[in-house]
Amino acid sequence: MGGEHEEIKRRIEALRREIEKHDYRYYVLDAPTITDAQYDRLMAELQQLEREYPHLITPDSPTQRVGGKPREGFVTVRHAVPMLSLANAFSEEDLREFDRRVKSALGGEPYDYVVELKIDGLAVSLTYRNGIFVRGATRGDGENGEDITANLKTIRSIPLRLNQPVDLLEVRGEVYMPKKSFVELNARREERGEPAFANPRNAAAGSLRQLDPAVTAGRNLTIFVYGTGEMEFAHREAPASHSEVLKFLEGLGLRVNTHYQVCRNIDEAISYCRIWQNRKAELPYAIDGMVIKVNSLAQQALLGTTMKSPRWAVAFKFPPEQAETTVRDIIVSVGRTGVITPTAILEPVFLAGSTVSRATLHNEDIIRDKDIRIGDRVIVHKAGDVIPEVVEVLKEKRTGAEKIFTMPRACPACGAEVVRQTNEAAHRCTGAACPAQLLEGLIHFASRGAMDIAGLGPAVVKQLVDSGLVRDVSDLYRLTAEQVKGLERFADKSAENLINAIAESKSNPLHRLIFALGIRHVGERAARILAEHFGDIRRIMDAGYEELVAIPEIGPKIAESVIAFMHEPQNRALIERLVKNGVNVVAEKTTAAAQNGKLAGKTFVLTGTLASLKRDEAKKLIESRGGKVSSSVSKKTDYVVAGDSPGSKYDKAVQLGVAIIDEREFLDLIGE
Ligand code: 3BA
Repeated sequence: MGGEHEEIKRRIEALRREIEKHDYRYYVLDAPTITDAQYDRLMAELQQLEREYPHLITPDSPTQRVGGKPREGFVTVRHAVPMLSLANAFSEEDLREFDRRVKSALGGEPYDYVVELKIDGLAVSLTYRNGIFVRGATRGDGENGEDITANLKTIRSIPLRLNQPVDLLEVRGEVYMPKKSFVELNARREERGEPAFANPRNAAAGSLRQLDPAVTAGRNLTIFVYGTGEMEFAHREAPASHSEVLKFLEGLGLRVNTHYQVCRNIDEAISYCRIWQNRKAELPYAIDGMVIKVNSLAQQALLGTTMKSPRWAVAFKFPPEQAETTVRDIIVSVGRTGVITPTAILEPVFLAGSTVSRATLHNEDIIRDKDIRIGDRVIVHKAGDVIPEVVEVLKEKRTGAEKIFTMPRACPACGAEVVRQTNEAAHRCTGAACPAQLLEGLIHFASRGAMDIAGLGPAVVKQLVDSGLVRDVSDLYRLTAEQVKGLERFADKSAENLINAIAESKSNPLHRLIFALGIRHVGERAARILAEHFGDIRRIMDAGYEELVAIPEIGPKIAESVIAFMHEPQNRALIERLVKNGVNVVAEKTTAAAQNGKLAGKTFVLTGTLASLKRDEAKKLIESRGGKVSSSVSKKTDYVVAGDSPGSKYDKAVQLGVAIIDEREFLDLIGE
């Protein structure tokens, strides 16, 4: 028994070392040596073993990156060694002045500089004890920061274990978001009507300040480390210069930027700064300058610090790159979720490495606040070095011919009413048949939690839309097998299957249809509540705000959204067409007798967290249908319903060959 246990322990350790190695190759070296599938298999095996032997889980296991529950707030932590700030230099003259002070303070001793990139991110501190990552904190005011350990653990380029078990090592660096991720995050935020982040630094800060580490995990942050704080180590020799510190950190498996140079004098340092000032557009991350540091740690100590910043370092800030141009026009476009985004069409101008001919204006408020008018002369820059934006209007250059822009009342793609909801910056098109939204809307309509139409995935939806056969979701119910057979890659059989699946979806329960309509803020749960309360979609069409907000769990946001949707004539017409085409729009008044018996004699075991149902809700659903819920798995168990992070019951079910179903399959089974 003990022997077997030792073997499992060894396997777990081996898996962890293997996964760490691949994390290092992927996230630090950017040079993976295995495929994602191979990596996933290693991870799955480790997770399985840790589920079976939970007492062997350690906080530094690669499975423990995104764990823990959302917290209430952040705890303040004191930095044992203060995190100072950097003095700024804005010109070559400022840099020479800095050099003169260094030279005189060192009294004629020779000295070197290290010049590195100044990453536009957020300074953090990482503490390792015996080589294990135990605490991460923000810089805060330099004396006190916030404990963001759980959030930093989600950053895969931060090793949870160092290559060497140094007694105590505090590492400092910059967490940042790559330009590409920043652009994508902002695009997603604008699509959802959320405010865009002004730059990657704010995006990184906002992502690290999340109370729920799962949100941070989805943000694609990474880190470059460049220094140390507290340190205690018994055996090895401490680095004597900053360049040795960088090598030392790199050797421990930490991510260090390779773009730095040891320079013998200020001229060399300035030249190196100029190189990156001209080439910063090539980097996949934003930098806002360069940092020049005296290399020798002994000389750093000699130079010491002022109240706020070390005398041995200076930040050379790049001037913001700006250009002057004219706003030729302001156009709007409709995103796939119906958000209407205004864009400035500019007189083309060269800016930070490329020609810019449009700038995002984000939303109406921003146009109002900056008072941007068509014909204005404006200053543009690139947020995060990538997204062109209007910084300010040169009002003194106005001629009087400039035109004030107003958001269109009707959607430019479909003509439906454009609305702006309370507390939202975005305008949205309310048309369910809006072609800009059609594709996404159809995909959602046919998806599993919605109408669940087998065989109607994104590719088929696109074919149906491109061929002109489907202009809104109600058209699905008028499709014939003949029409579908005419499409590419459709055999007779598959065409008939699709038509049958569509026909079957007509008798879906009402809540599925409500969810399928894609009304903003109306998820599966709200759809169920609305279906239950109103019992008929036509009653929802005429529901007033007061009635809606009076329903438990229906707040002003959902109510407002339901009203806006049902107000739009296009949507009302669409619902009428669905009715005409035979789609069920009433809630089944299920009798107690019909419910009983459906699961009669069946025993269920619930494990893990279900996405939409609480445990006692699932239990009620089972029991109201005559089923039984048991707390342990045996041969008599009919189904194990497994949610996220299931426990040992899952493994037991696997062992005994008991059917394991997920929440979706469970709901299908009970006919919800
Ligand atoms: N080096 C930021 N401070 C930096 C250690 C000193 C320093 C920075 C740096 C003070 C960057 C101020 C916050 C802080 C650690 C204090 C860098 C960068 N060096 N390369 C000289 O890339 N942004 N920031 N961080 N201690």
